[in-house]
Amino acid sequence: MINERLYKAMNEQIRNELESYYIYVSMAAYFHARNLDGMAHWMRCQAHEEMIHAMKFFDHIHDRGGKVVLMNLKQIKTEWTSVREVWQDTYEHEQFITGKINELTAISREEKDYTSEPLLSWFSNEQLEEESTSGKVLEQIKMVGDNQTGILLLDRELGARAFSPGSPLDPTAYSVAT
Ligand code: OFO
Repeated sequence: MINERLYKAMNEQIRNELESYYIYVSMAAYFHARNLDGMAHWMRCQAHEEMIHAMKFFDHIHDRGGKVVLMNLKQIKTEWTSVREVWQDTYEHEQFITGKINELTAISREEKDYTSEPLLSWFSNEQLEEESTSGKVLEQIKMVGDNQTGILLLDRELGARAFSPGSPLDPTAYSVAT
C-alpha cells in the first residue's frame, strides 16, 4: 500500500504532468501558426512524453492499491511574444517540474516508501535530460537572436526529433481523410 502523504503528492503530480502536456500542445499551436513546423513538431513529441509521465504515476498509484482522483487543470498560456519567450518558458517549466520530483523523492525518503524509489529515480534522470535539452535550445535561440536564418535552421533541426512509436500526436499515425 502506498504511503498516504506520498499518494497525495503523486496524485497532484499527475495534474502537473497533464498540465505539462497541455502547455506543450499550446506551444505547438503557437509554432504551427507561425509556420515553424519543426518547433511545433518538437513540442508535439514533448507533449506525448508528458502524457506518458502522467500515466507512469497513474499506474504506480493503482499498482499499489490507491485510486487516482483527477484534478482540474488551470488555464494555461496560449500566446507568446517571441520564439525566445516560448523556450524560456519551456526551460523554466522543466525546472519547476524537477522541483516537484525532488519534493516527491524527499517525501518518499521521509516516509520510508522505498517501493517508489525506482520510479522516482527514473523521473530524476528524465528531468536531468529535459532541463538539459530545453536549456540548450534556449541558449541557441539566444545566440541567433533576431537572425531569421538562424531561427529557420534551428526549426529544421528540432523538426528531426523522433516521435515515440504510435504517438497520437504524430499526424502520420492517423488519417484526417473523411
Ligand atoms: Fe514530465 O517532464 Fe517535462 O514537464
